[in-house]
Amino acid sequence: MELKLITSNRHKFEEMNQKLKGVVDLSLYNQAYPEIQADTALDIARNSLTTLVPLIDGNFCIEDSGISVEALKGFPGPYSSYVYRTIGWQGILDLMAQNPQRNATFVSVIGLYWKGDIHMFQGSCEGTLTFEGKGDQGFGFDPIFVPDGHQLTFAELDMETKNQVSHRSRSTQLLADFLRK
Ligand code: ITT
Repeated sequence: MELKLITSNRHKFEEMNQKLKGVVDLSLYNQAYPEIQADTALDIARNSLTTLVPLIDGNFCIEDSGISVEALKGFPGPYSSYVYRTIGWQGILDLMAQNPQRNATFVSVIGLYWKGDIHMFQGSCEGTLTFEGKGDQGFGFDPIFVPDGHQLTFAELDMETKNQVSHRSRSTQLLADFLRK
């Protein structure tokens, strides 16, 4: 079985592909599409799927993700991509200054178009923000996020270890469970 992942982010593809080996033949498909701005990743993913249906041949999925910082009332959340491209993770650390309340949650929503129907799978990962960036693996906000149960940032962990606890590994696991049925 083949499944296209529509994304411009090869890290997403690599992480998801590692979890989906033996379940589905995932391919990276870089098709530009307009992404609406909305308050939840679920709303954004559903809208993107609907936009893509007439443009893509066959089964496909998208993955929409972001990080919410509790002390910043959930910011950047659905604005994570924009915030990363503008102020970056250093900008988030600056906004947090010496704030001791450093809880943060990564969320991943996978939208799947499968045999004519739309399905959604959501995963999250709780953790804390560091006071400085550490590590050079992964992407995005990985250098400043330590998942609960670990002492190292996502950027210090190898992909396999990140994939045991990450938001994306959890949404991808639900996708895998669905596809296996
Ligand atoms: P596509 O929309 O093309 O798939 P994107 O990177 O723009 O790629 P999103 O719109 O879903 O993806 O934005 C998610 C942003 O949230 C991303 O740019 C990162 O900055 C951040 N992010 C999401 N998952 C992450 C992870 O596992 N580690 C670090 N940062 C992550």
